[in-house]
Amino acid sequence: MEIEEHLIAAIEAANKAGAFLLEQESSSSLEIKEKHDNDYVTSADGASERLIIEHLRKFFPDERFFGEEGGAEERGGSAGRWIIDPIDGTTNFFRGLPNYTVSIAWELEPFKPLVGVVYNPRQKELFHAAQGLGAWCGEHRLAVSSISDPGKALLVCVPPHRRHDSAREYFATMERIFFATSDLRSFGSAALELSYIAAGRLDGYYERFLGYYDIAAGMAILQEAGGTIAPANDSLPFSDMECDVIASNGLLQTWMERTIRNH
Ligand code: 2AM
Ligand code: CA
Repeated sequence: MEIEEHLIAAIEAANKAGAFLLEQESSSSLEIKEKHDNDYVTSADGASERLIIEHLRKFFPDERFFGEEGGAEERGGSAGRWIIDPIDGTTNFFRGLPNYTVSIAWELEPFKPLVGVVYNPRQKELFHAAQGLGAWCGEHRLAVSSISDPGKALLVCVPPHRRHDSAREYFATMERIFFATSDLRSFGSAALELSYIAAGRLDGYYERFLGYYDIAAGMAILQEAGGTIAPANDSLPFSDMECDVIASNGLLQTWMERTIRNH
């Protein structure tokens, strides 16, 4: 089955990249650069992306690749497109924090990922999903939480660290969310946060100014586990370079959208 072949290749690529990143973490040759304010890239980001694309291209030579570090590459005539973040959580990666992931998604129609793989090599957790085949962490099938009361919910809010011009507005929204919910968290990897909602460990998520590569794989996993994800602003649909995201276990989606949008 086409979708299964894509899932298997994505899992292999994520495992290879994860093993490479574990080696690179302690390597003295790791170089760190600031791309923009508060936005970092290391020599391992590009190398991990090349390794992933090389693996996938062997099996799917006609498909297109969109990676955070290589940008959009329109080579290949097939409708299939891979969306790759070779390290989601680069700051965690070079600061020695465990919350970084390799994130790989595949789609036939824009912004409708059919396959998603998110691998956290430090914690040896591989989250994966394919449409119709369920969402999994290893052998364990994932399902979102059943929390519908905002007062019991554990949500992720991430202030816009690269867009300080929008931070005050974000903090005002975050304050409303904080007072209405149980508690807030932030892990530094959007892919990981979406996977954690899929696993029922968290209940919702709000972040702005993400790239599609940050969320595509997590989106496939979350949707297959019964959760929902939508643009934070009705009039700003997801695009390759800008996604404002509200995601949840589904039960909290309407409450989150109302709380975030109606001010
Ligand atoms: P990254 O590590 O791949 O850059 C943390 O809030 C989230 O924001 C992470 O998923 C992080 O992914 C993402 N992020 C950081 N800088 C970004 C950028 N320039 N464009 C899109 N997403 C970014
Ligand atoms: Ca990245």
